[in-house]
Amino acid sequence: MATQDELKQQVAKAAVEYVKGGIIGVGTGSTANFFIDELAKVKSKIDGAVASSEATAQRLRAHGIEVFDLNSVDGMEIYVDGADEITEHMHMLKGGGGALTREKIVAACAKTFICICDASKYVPVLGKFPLPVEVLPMARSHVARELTKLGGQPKLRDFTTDNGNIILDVHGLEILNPVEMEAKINQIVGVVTNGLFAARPADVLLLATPEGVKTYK
Ligand code: ABF
Repeated sequence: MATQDELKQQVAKAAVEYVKGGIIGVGTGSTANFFIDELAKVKSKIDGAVASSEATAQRLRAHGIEVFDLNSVDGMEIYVDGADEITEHMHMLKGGGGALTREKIVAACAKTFICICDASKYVPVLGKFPLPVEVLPMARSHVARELTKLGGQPKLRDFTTDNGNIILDVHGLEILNPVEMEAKINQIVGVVTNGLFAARPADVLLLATPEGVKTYK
């Protein structure tokens, strides 16, 4: 029986099949790290990468992959990233690693979002994993009160984002309509981004299961 890390490595290898050249958008987290290690093996095929976090940029550079500022590129064919939860509708809950805002921005600039996960992330309904919300520090209490009105229990994470903001992790939500909830939370003044990636879902899901990597489109 494959370990969870072996499953992540299998799905990272499968994602490299989608790398044809140009500039690759790269996500954050342990599964994305396995992807970076696999990407390094084909680095001669690509021009470089755009990173969704400082940690990812560092790992890419350590492998000798050039990291481009997002504003210096015209867009990307693919963005490859993990998720904390994903549904059959390709709606994702992300941001456990705290990089949700940059992940959403880089993803927005890519034609194809390839989500790489092990089977434990595939869920019928989003929300068991606490929903991360990046917030401007001065709006913390206001946003927490508004999130409580939506039925969640926000908890301040002991963490500062790459953008200098705070994260509220919202517990206890059963997110039956992720597109609506994503928009509602974004409308709270002081919210920078929330971890629902539903308005722009994944285009391809590579899911590592004990029976092999399954592809959903
Ligand atoms: C990023 O990494 C995040 O959006 C998500 O929180 C996390 C998944 O991490 P891992 O691959 O370590 O489970 O994609």
